[in-house]
Amino acid sequence: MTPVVSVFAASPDRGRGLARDMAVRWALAEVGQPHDVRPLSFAQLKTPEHKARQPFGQIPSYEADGLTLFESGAIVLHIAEVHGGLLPGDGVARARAIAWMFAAVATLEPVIVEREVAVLLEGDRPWTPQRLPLIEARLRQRLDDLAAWLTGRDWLEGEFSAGDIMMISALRRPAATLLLGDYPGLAAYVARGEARPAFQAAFAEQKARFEAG
Ligand code: GTB
Repeated sequence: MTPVVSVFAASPDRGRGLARDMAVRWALAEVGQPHDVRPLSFAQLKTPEHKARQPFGQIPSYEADGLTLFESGAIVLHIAEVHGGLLPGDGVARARAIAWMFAAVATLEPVIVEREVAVLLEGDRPWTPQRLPLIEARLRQRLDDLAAWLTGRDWLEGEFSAGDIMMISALRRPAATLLLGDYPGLAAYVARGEARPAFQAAFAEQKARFEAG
């Protein structure tokens, strides 16, 4: 069965591939697995029908071969396990790559999202001017540490892996991107990921969908 990925019917990122379906689309392209999409409006996201697929009424969800899955990281991990090529076969190396997937979603991304929330949802609150520098300092600490790890490395652990898909997807979010001018090593890492043919194919596909309306 061709997997079906739920996506925004009209993505607020306007085709820039910044929503979390992009990591799933990228992983599928890396393993050469075509997919269909289920475009959903914001109202449709919150229906019981979609919450049966994604309990929090969000995108992405994933359906294939009797499995319905949610959480972009879990979906990418599943794709990697089913298809091979995105995780090393050796148990130790595999565990390391999976640790980086968790690091992306549990250590780096929360600080990035915190900054987005502070600007986009709480930008007019009186505490925001004081809070933003604190958040930015925490984000810079994460970026400093990640940049140090990546020094002398093309990818997080030897070969490109699902860990890189999740990490680069987090770094592509605007709250991180706007700081990457101070982190040339991280900017180059993101550019290496975006230059991959699978990323390019997945990006072009979601952009074409947005432009088609
Ligand atoms: N932890 C979940 C996962 O990784 O799958 C988080 C899923 C999630 O945050 N989904 C968002 C969503 O459905 C879209 S990705 N939001 C609608 C809602 O909650 O009602 C976040 C996102 C949205 C928009 C942009 N953008 O416009 O640039 C970027 C990222």
